[in-house]
Amino acid sequence: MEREEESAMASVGIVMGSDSDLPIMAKAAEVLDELGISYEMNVISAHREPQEFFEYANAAEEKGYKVIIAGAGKAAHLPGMCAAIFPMPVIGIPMKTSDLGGVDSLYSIVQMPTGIPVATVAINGGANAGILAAKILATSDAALLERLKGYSANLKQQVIEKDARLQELGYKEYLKQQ
Ligand code: RP5
Repeated sequence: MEREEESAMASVGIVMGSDSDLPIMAKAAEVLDELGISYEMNVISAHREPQEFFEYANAAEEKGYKVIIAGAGKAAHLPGMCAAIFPMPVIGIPMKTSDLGGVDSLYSIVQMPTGIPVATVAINGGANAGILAAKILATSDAALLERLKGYSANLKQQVIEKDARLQELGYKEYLKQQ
């Protein structure tokens, strides 16, 4: 494969079982955008279109993905089935659901059999899935690692500023101004 072609490829596949998952999956995409990581985003249902799902999962390595972020809700088989086929890390995002609060999705995604892990983030944990994908890619990308360190330093700075504001205003005034 040509080097130029390789660099144009997306390193992360973001996939969700339904467009109803998109608001949460967008949080993963926002993190990848912020850190300058290329990705492709698809809606593919393992249950409603199994053939298309298998085509997606079988082609993922060849397309250049290094990580897949897969989100699903309820009987959430998409992340686990991605992990069954794709040989690199799969990060699962359990969707919050209306009937069972997302515990259904969480248990479906996290309870994988030995040998086929899915790195499962919190219910609706879209941003953390993006950060985790970035950290995986940063193990072999020094420039990305520096950007991630900057991201963490920014988080720390935000907490320092919030504490300074709390000391200055006191909690009652702080709450009023939130
Ligand atoms: C799952 O079923 C999807 O991931 C979604 O979270 C859930 C409900 O899908 P819709 O009925 O909203 O399309 O496959």
